[in-house]
Amino acid sequence: MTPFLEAIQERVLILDGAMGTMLQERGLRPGQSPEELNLTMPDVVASVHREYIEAGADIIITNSFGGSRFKLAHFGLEGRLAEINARAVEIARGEARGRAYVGGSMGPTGQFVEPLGEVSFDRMKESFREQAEALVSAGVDLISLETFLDIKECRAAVIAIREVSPTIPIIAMMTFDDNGRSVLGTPPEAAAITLAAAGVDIVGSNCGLGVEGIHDILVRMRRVTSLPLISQANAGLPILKDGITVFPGTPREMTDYHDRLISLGVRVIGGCCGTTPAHIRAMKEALAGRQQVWQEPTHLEGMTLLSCRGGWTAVGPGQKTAIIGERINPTGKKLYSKELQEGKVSYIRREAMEQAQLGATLLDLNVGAPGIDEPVAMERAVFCASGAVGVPLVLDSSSPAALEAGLKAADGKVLINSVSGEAKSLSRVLPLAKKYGAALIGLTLDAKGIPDSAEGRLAIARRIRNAARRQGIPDQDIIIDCLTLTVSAEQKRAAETLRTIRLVKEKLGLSTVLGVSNISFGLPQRPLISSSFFSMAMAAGLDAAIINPREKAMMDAWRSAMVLLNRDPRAEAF
Ligand code: HCS
Repeated sequence: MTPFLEAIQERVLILDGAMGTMLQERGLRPGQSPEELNLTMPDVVASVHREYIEAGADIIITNSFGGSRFKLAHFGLEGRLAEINARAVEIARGEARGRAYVGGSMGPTGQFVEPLGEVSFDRMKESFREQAEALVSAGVDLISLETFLDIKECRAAVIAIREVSPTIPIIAMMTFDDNGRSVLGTPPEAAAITLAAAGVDIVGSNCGLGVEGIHDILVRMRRVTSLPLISQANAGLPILKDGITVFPGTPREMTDYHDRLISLGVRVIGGCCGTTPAHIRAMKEALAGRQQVWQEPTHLEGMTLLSCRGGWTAVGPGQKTAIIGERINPTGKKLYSKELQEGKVSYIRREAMEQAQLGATLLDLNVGAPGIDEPVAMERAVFCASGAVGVPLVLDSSSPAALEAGLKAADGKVLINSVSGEAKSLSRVLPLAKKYGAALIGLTLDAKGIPDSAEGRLAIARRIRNAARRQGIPDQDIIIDCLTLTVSAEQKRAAETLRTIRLVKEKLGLSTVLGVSNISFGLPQRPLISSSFFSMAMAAGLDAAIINPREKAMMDAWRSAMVLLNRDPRAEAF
């Protein structure tokens, strides 16, 4: 068979329908583990696969949705994890026989990751890793993550699967309510950004909604991802009939959105709860004459996308200059340093909320006070800030251990601040960004210091970009810090920094960032000098600024520059 990811370039594939609701009709008892049937009633599981293949499914999904350690433990079956998952693959393979791809199903564990629940990121990841290992070594063609309600759990699953295999195709799907968010408040845009960054090949939504609802979710995902999409709707919204849950959607209704889904870039269409082989047959037939080859969308070129549980931010072409709130940093802040030393978080919570309210679109978190355990403090800061606001985070540390603690604690795609052009920094930080799906701020300095000239800084930016490419980190996930040096020492420094912004954008096509206020260090009337420089930098194309959103002069400069540069066409900030 053509490798799965090649096949979806050529044509839209049909994935099968429900497993759980089919098994309920064929002997699964209430309270019984559906996965146990792989051991006790393999013929019944096989019959479901067979009927879906006969109906035209190109992909069948194994009966292993609840095959994680946590889920199996409910039924005392955790000791048989490897066997149950391997049997699930074997049964599906026995029916597929080269006629269909076999996707290994992995569903939620029923547990929450810290701080919402009690399971650590590492333990959650481990649970997915052992299930993925069982499925991959039994020979699945792809893995399908289904029905996730918690983005943090789904992200842990993707990172775990990528540890098992860097290449196995991964489909990841979250479930949304009809209010357009997951139960835990994640919008589809944030889900798509987070999962794409963690390394999935196809992203989408299953369960929870009918075809119209899933279509609307996918329209929102498409705004922020150029990945192929998947739609796996329920057969309508469930109704209770004589005390029994019924899915009323007819096979024909499942095909209503085919045209719109295909033009959106949906490359896999399947069915979730309530769908049957009759639904899949109708969906397959409706594909005839509608096939298109895959064309990768280009609307996001050059854009850095960042996310958290409750929101997302785009940095780059055509966007407003992103405001990175700088106040969660102990340098010169006694109260915050003391709280860090005492393990308290009220300063972080207050500053996160206030900066977000004042217009910060990203929040810098620096916990580097003397005498503290930085990884522990970083984890605590990430938990606190992500619970307080729906603004993506910037992890600001030179300690790889603190960065890794923050990356594990995060519930979205964060920005790492920072990596430099020094070999040691590149070799320590880039692998972390790759593994946990983060973007990076690249500082234009190296072991020899900060080059005076814009050309010197451009050369370092290029070195960082090339090293990132070798790790598989895309260009749009690097934002170059062109470095603001105080003009009190030498006035020509301001012009050189502005020239660096233009050069980096023109020669490398990368986005740029500055810690703006440094420019006026040691001078009188700092707000005046800093805000004037900020306006000049925005005119030069600055994409993101690390500033104090409480400084009115800076936020005023930003508001007016966004109008003057046509980045706020409706003058919403006035
Ligand atoms: N593939 C699973 C998903 C349940 S939400 C099933 O049982 O059909």
